[in-house]
Amino acid sequence: MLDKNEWKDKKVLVVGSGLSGTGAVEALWRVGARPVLYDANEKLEAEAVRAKLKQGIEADVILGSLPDEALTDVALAVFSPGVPTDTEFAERFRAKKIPIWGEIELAYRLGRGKVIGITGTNGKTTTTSLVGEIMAAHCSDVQVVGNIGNPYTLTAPDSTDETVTVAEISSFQLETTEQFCPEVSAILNITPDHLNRHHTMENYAAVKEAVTKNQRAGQTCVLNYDNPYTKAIGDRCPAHVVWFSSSERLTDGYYLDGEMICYAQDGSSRELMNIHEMRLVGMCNVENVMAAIAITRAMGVPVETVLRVVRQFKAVEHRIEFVATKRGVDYYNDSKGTNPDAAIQGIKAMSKPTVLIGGGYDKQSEYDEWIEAFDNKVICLVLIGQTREKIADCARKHGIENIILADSFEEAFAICVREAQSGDAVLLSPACASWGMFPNYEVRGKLFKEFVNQLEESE
Ligand code: UMA
Repeated sequence: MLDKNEWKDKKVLVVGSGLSGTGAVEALWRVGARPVLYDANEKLEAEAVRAKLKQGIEADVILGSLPDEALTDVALAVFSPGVPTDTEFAERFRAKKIPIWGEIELAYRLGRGKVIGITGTNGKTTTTSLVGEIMAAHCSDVQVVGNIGNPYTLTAPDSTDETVTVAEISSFQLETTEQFCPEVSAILNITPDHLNRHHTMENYAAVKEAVTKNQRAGQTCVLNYDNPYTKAIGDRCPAHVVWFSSSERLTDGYYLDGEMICYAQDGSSRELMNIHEMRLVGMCNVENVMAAIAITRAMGVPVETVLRVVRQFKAVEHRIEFVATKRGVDYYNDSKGTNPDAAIQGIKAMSKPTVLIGGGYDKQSEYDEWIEAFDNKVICLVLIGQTREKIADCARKHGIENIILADSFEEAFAICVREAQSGDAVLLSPACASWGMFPNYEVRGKLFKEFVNQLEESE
């Protein structure tokens, strides 16, 4: 940990006044630094921004454009994850040799104890939550932080040598890491996402790789054997690599053999658990579970403890979350399926004929691969939002005939109830962000669950 005196009265410019930025201000204030909170959104009001900070915390607030004088004497900039680093704005800091850190680097420098860093395009939140629960069954001080919605900076200053921090880390957050070095890292998978920010898959994969770049031989990196990007990272990873695979029998690592999760090492292998013992559904979750087992075993948790928690663990809200069975129809909320790749995991997880709600905000995604993944399971496609026509055209091209456009979410849900027969499933997994109809995917998922829970059990 950096000595408190090193921070004393240092002027630190925090960019972004959301969750991450206000967390950074609080942490900096606590170690004696002089945080200044800046947000590019000129529509915000300084008083409202200040009100987000805990009582007693003082920080100058600057809104709108950032005057050059504001950079005078700045020792460090802390960028929120939503602030890109390849812009002229960021260049102003680099020109003045002001280091740019993000939430993860700042918290890592302020914190103590052991850190687990989990990244990947999909499955991060489920894996992070599961790892958090397994670690909590083994040690007394466990903090689950990061992209999951709990800024790492809020817990780091109180951490001790006994603390285990389980951090979900997005590519945005990895862009601004420098010395961050987790005891165990994991890259679950790398598939196209956030390309408007990272521009190319190569950049995106390189940013994800940063989670392991400072690791040493005695530390562990858990990687997906089946994904070409993570497979390639294994060849140059400085840490001890532990692989997991849902498609190949590994001679070293965690793998799926039929319905059995197995572990192979030193020429022998053993069965760990049947996937039907899990409460999570879908192959993506089998992979998340294998990764979580690999991570927590590398942290020294006894295998019995690990498997006990895995068997009890329920889906994270909005991620292929089973809601209820009503009139013989299973309802699943996968509102977090906000891009085609995440939604592919949603439909792949379904084993019954499915009425699917898709569509929403237009992020200029392509829907072909998602629709190809329907695999004859989608008996009716109910479409909403800005993208509904675009998806309908694409679905027709792929031979899907039963497509219904709805004007509201409520109408879409009513159509699902009408179309689904006993023995079917209804899945909300839209492949699109919720914006335009909802403030975020959580509100969309909660409304879906409300509708489901209001249905009568039987006719
Ligand atoms: N802002 C600027 N300048 C910019 C961009 C944004 O000043 O160039 C300001 C905005 O006006 C706004 C603030 O920054 O006031 C928002 O900051 P932010 O977008 O970084 O959001 P936070 O509320 O700080 O939340 C961030 C993460 N958000 C993003 O990465 C977009 C949260 O992840 C994370 O939970 C939180 O920090 C704590 O770590 C959310 C997310 O959507 C869940 N993540 C993406 C994902 O999962 O796909 C990566």
